[in-house]
Amino acid sequence: MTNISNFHLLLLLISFLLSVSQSLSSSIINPSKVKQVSWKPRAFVYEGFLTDEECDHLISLAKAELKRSSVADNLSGESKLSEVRTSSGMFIAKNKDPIVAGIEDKLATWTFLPKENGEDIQVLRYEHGQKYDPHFDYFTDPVNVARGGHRIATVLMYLSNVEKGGETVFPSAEKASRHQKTSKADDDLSECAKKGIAVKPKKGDALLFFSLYPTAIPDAMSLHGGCPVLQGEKWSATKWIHVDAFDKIIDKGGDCKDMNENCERWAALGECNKNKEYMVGTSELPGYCRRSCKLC
Ligand code: PD2
Ligand code: ZN
Repeated sequence: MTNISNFHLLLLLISFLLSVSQSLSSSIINPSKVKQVSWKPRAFVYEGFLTDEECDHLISLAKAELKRSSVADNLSGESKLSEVRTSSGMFIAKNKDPIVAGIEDKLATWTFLPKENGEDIQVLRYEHGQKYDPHFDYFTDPVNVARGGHRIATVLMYLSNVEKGGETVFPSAEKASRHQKTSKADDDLSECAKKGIAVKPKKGDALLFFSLYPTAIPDAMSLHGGCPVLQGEKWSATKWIHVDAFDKIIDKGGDCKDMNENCERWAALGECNKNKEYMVGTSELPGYCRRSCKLC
């Protein structure tokens, strides 16, 4: 009897130690796993940043809620559908569950940038032929810059492997001499990817690049795009990070009220990003849910 209890105790202890070491190992950052992709712009890949379980978890949260992706208008900041970006996507709230919160912690540790400066993670699915044409992640319109200031950096996490295509390409990046010659690895790249420095999606890897110089001036070399998926399907998750807190309520004085009783619920469902025109509006024509969207 005593032997069986001891045996059970030992099993319990082992499973406890395993779970502790698993949760520790998934939140520890290992700099030796980071490779420089480019110096102009500053771009780095962390191999195996997410575990398979973390990738699959983000995909399963996203699957039921995907909507056609939109882009921000350069002048008004309003989000609109565009052929520039043909993927589907959705946003996941920062503390949705312990796995998402753990990924947020890891992102902050790796980038040295505070959690509150990040937008919610956006999960994207690209089917055959879908792509995101080259663009900058920093904004040029005042509406989007008002919340959290410019986007300083982006982390793209690859949640799946892609058989062909789907690379992230930097068409204006300065190629280091080792990139000049076509190497064997280039055989694997699509024509789109060969137009610049490219990163091939690999499940669990994460690409970090900076859209601003350390002087906070936008870096034109950070132009980047998602190449069309030629075979298979691509799942990725984007974390856009700002120079200032994105979560903070900016009190600009005056009466900061929502104008619809559903604002809080809509904001929690990601409508501040998906339906910016109504929720946020512009400086000339303010939207109906500015408080819940944390704009006042
Ligand atoms: O998913 C991508 O590869 C990708 C490429 C370029 C995502 C973004 N930009 C983005 O979300 O900004
Ligand atoms: Zn981008």
